[in-house]
Amino acid sequence: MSQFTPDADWLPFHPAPGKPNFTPPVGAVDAHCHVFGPGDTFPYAEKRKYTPCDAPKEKLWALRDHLGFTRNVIVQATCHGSDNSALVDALQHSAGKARGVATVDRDISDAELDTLHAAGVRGVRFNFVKRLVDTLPVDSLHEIAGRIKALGWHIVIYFEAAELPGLYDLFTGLPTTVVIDHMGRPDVSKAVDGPEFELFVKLMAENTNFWSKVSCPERLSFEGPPHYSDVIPFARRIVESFPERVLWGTDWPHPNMKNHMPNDAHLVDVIPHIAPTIELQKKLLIDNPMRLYWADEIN
Ligand code: 0GY
Repeated sequence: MSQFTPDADWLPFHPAPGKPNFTPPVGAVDAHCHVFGPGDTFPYAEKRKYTPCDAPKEKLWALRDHLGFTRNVIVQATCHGSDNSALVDALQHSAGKARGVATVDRDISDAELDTLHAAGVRGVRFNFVKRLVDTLPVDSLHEIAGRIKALGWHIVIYFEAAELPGLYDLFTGLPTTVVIDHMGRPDVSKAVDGPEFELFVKLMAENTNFWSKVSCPERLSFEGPPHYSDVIPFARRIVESFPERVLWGTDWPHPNMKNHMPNDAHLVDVIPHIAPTIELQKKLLIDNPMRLYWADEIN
């Protein structure tokens, strides 16, 4: 018996996703996914807002191969707090096929940052989603940003669309490349050219250091699987407007999904609808993530 029991309403990841109809190009990167635990080896954080089911690295590698991807970018989730041990362990056992985004506190030492870099970490994540964190990381943001800039890292920010007006100036003041999770979580029941999403497009258009993950139709959709059609106009607009600054990821194992657990193959099948040409698919799945996470291998 594990010392951790997942939350009563926790949906486990799909046990056997089918094969996607869309075949990712060779070298494709799943640029947003997580590793959870196993809790008995890598305990969940004391101050976590949820207890997930274990989602260990071996399962992630199996999914990567099954869906036809080559690499992963593993993003630290709040259930592990700023203890990046599970992330580092996964990176060190990935044979170079995974890189990471960590969560760090302001008191992290330079030596610890160097260790994360050696393991394959290339960014830090700041979570502004109120249900996931007790205190918003506003105070430490600039301090940490200045330090990780020197390492050539970027910042990943996670927030919900309704919060963007209040956070806009804070974000645009950041000195590094900034990657936004899940298109800033738009409300897709609103118009794709309405004021809420226009603010997000303005952020991307006026700040060329900003990138967006066009991920998580399963979180944003009201229509749901298998096509998640209501999300497609939003993601496609971002891919077509900013083809050099978009990333795609599965978001496996899909933390905090309360209504349905996606079949990951359905998520892969959304890709040709949001990136309709081979050229756009190559940028989204290979060129962009390689530039951000494996720059040492392409230079
Ligand atoms: C995600 C989504 C979520 C959780 C986290 O850090 C986290 O705990 O990222 C969420 O609940 O929306 O990005 O995978």
